[in-house]
Amino acid sequence: MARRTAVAWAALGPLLWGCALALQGGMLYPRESPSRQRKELDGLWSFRADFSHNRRRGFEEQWYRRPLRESGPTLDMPVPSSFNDISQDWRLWDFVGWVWYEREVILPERWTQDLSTRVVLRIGSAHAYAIVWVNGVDTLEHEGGYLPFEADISNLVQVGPLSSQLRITIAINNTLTPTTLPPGTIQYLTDTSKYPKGYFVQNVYFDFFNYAGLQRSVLLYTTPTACIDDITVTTGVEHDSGLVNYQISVKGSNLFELEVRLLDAENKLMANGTGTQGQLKVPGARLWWPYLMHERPAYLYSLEVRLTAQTSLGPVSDFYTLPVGIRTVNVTKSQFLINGKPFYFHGVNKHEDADIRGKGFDWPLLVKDFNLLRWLGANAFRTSHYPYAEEVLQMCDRYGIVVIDECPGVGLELPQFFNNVSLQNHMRVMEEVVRRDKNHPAVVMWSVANEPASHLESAGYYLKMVIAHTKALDPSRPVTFVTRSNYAADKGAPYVDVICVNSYYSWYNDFGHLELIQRQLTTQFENWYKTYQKPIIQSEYGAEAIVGFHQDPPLMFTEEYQKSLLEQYHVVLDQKRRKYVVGELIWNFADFMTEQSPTRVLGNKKGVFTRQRQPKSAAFLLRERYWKILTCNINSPETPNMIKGHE
Ligand code: GCB
Repeated sequence: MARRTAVAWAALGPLLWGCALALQGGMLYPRESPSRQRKELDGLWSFRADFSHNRRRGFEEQWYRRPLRESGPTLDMPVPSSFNDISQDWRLWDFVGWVWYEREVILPERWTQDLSTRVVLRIGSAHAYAIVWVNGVDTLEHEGGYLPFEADISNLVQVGPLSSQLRITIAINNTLTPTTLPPGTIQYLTDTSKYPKGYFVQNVYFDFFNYAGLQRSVLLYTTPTACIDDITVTTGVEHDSGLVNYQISVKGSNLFELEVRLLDAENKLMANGTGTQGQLKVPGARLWWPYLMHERPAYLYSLEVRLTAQTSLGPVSDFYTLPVGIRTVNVTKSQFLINGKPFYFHGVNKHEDADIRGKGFDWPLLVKDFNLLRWLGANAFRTSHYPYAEEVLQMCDRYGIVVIDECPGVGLELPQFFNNVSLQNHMRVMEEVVRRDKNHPAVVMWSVANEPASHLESAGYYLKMVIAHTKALDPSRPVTFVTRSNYAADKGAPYVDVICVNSYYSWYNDFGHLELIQRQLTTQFENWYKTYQKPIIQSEYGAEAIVGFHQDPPLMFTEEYQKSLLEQYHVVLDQKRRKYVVGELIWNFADFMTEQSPTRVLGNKKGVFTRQRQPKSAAFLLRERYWKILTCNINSPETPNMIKGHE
């Protein structure tokens, strides 16, 4: 696509804030426990894309009724992975329409025979619309590509002697419409001198490839029929005590008892409680600190919840353990405070993107990325432009990497995208994001959109509503959206807690003129601050560099130009960061794939690492800078040790 007052949260989140959720039920990450088992369904699935003219043959022939191989040829498709880059069939690369996945599974006997066991099918994500059949029975539908969904399938598996054999069929459609998030449009090209009959293309309004498929894990897990459905935790600090507020919901029984225990990292009991809600007090609590802000960052406690419930089949117990980080987040006129101390975001924007697997979740890639983040000295990233896999956020909790959690509100560029149906959908998506990610200490702010057309009146109302809804869902965190509008024209900025602004001086404007950056960036910051008196994050800046391209004096697309552009930005960021600029996030961590266009060379090359995670010159520059910021910023006696540990 290329270019084109201080608010302070009470230290204690209100106990009942989860009540604002309209969604039914919780979406706890499926963890094993003495009462819960998991069966991963990752690996090879059978796959077929429906290339028929109207893309509906699969429904007309009811492919879900029988094993997929019986209705035609299938491919082996790895899960999790995007399907696009796997095959040698070019038609699959930018296929738009329905694709079909199928997997046969044998269940442990106990799961099918023990009626006090509840069996749940959970899909980590399916981009963008999914219909799920279990043994041919229509079981579940979900819209939205980057969030989990699940169904209780006990009734389907506990029905007879053959029930331990399960066939799961998932049809996924990657078509984006004006009311999906992200939105998109289908354009039929009707000039038959140029295009065959029925020819269409999908237009997207964002700058990353619309990878699709089962891109995160699919699994089955069990709970007892009466179980812990959801847990909501908010934390606070009072003198030297940590406060953990919890709220628990239960399903499957009205007659139950709940016991709650908070253990430290050495498994020592720190506090306990009972009932569906309460507050645990931890004297001398160790706080959750971001990476490089404390010698022992990312300290996690464990909240052990034990349910004993009466059911028609007798008493059952359920156990769930949730990692908890005790920390506070506050925003003033000019600062972003974590645990009462000014926090400066020095980090990156990322994408879930890699060779071959596309947006498919991959442990080696994830661990490599975190090693690179730590090598850089980055303390934060934004989940541009959609919520990342839950395992990513778990790593952030454990490593102390602070997250601005963004929903897939990207590409809201056309006036027709700001309608009531889209608004309702956007609010529902925020409910799903908050429901999934609310308990991660690493998540310190919600971003409801990236670069919407926020100069439009209709966008102003729309953003106001989405932001208000998100704040009602979670009053414990600030809310923002990322803008590239002019400060004077932006209709959404009055509603955010932190101004997040993207700019590409000397790249998309005045390209080649690095000498203009300092003037233009200074003006940008001063105008925004004068107008709003809110802290500002430079949420994107950067330049494209094709690895190995060199030119001095620097020219565009060389490593030298990318480096020089960053250096010019850094001069101004250094002047402003002691005042009201509270963060800088480079665009982008790594090169990533985009749709094909004359302005993209095998994708977007603004990464400081290549797509294969090798450093460009800019990565070394950034590394030096981030470690320097650390030494200037922190005067604590631990700083030298922290630096030593990472040299
Ligand atoms: C932006 C977008 C990001 C693009 C980037 C670019 O402003 O937020 O999605 O990839 O610019 O490189 O054009």
